[in-house]
Amino acid sequence: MRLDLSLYLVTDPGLCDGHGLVETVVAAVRGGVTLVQLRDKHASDAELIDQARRLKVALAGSGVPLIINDRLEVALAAEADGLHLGQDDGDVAAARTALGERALLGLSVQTHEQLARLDPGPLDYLGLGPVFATHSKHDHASPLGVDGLTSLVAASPLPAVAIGGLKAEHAGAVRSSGARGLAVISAICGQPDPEAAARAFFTRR
Ligand code: TZP
Ligand code: MG
Repeated sequence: MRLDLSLYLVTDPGLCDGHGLVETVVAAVRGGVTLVQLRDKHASDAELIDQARRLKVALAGSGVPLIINDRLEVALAAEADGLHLGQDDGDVAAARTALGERALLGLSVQTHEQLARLDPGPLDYLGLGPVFATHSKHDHASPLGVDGLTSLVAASPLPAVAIGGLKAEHAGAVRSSGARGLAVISAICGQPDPEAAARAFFTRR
């Protein structure tokens, strides 16, 4: 499936509750979101599979892929378009084998040390961050800042998307870093108008 990292929406169950998960995602895609990740650290596999199936139906025909955070079994059961893993979420080579060549596979990277030891072979993209401190992820690594992001992007063997505390006002700086795009939770989820919030990433300078 096409990989366009321009604006990557990562969902949060609490923040998406206001408008509803599917409604938030559909509105954000209307606003220009190019990739969607279903992320819920506490839902059961069965709940996530159900949410993923509903999102797949909602995204059908949009060309926007659905990626599952952390859970390989959910990605397989829901026939999602891909999987996103963190550093401690299991073996990327095994995930690639299980998912097949067509799936999108991403990995979170926080440091140059992690970059130096990764095998890019099974992967399609890297998520680099956090760029700024954020309340949306507990116990996140130290923020990179834009300079730290730029340095990691330069060393990245794969297309990179930046994440962590990013708002529409950061779109220019992040794109100048060499990252292909921005991944966001709270700048879209939980906003009064998720469609307008997404669109702002393309229109604000
Ligand atoms: N990984 C690094 S920071 C982060 C994740 C999942 C949370 C990003 O959320 P927000 O609200 O866009 O800062
Ligand atoms: Mg993870």
